[in-house]
Formats: sequence, C-alpha cells, structure tokens
Amino acid sequence: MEKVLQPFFTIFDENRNAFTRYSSYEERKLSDMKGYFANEARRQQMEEQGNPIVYRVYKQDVPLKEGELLHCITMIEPGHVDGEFFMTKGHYHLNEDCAEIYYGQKGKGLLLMQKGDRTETIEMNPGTVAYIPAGWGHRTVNVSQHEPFVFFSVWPAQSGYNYQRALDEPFQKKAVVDGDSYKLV
Ligand code: S6P
Ligand code: ZN
Repeated sequence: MEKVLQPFFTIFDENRNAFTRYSSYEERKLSDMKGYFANEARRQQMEEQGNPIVYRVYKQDVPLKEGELLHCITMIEPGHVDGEFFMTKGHYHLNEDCAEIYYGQKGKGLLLMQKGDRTETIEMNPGTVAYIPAGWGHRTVNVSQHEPFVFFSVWPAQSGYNYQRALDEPFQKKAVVDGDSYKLV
C-alpha cells in the first residue's frame, strides 16, 4: 500500500530566522561560491580570512513527486565581496514547467530573474509576495549591509535544480553597494 504523507506544520521562529522544525539544513559559505562574485581574488581572500556563511536554507522534505509542494526558508547574511552583495547561487528549475513563490519576511532583498535576454528584478520587503513564472532563472540578494534578508519559498516537488545553466548563462545584473543603499550594474 502506498505510504500516506501526514499533514504537518511548522512555525517561523523570529529569533532564529528558521522553522521551529525542519527536515534538512544547508549552508553556503564563501568557499562554496568560487566564481560567483566578480572579484574572485577578494572572495578567496575572505575565504582564507574566516570563510563566512553567505546563506542558510531550512527545508521541509516531501516526496519529490508531482502534486506535492516543497517549502523552505532562506536567510542571506549581510555582507559583500568588494561591493557585490551576498547572494544565493541562483538556479533554473530542471523541470521548466515549474514556477515558484517567494514571500519576504525580514530585511531587504532583490529577486533577480532572467529568461534568455530578458531580465526582471523585484524588490523584496517584508510582506512582498513574488511570483517566479516557470522557466525563469532566479537568484536573491541581500541588499542590506546590516541585517539578514529572510524569505519563504514554495515550489512544486518535481522541479529539480539546474545550477549549471545559471553558470553557463550568468545573471546579467549585479547588486552592488551604493552608499548605504544599492544599485544594479
Ligand atoms: C528553490 C528555491 C529556494 C532556493 C534557496 C537557495 O527552488 O528557489 O529555496 O533554493 O533560496 O538558493 P540556491 O540558488 O542556492 O538554490
Ligand atoms: Zn527555485
């Protein structure tokens, strides 16, 4: 008999910027992000001088089959590499029919999207609900130098990840420090 997935819930813990319970946790340090920042020499130097965590992902695992939904919380630390703000690696979904929703919870971020030569940017503040249509590559950036950027995501369980494509077709826009704010270059 097929195993029935039990309904479940978790609570967002405001102090830890995480779910109270989660089934998997991943962190990405600067050492995991070779080649992602324009100034690779500076990234390497920062890796050697402490290798800070760039972002953390708290995920609820469900069966990876059509009909189920994955969801997670991502927390990007404040910081930058030679002026380029800390960000996620960014990816396309392997299954290009799969869209995604992001919900801003804390801090200030940018959602950078691209499809072919088209780019779109959505500023993410607490309460922003952003829709990433199927087929668009997506990356998030923390554009605060002082506080974490935290957002919730939900997406189809059969989406998969294509990180290689985001390397082959790098995100065209970069968010860089501009005084106490940011600018896109
Ligand atoms: C998954 C969704 C997010 C990201 C997370 C980390 O489809 O888009 O949960 O996985 O924000 O980003 P990345 O690019 O390292 O997977
Ligand atoms: Zn995604």
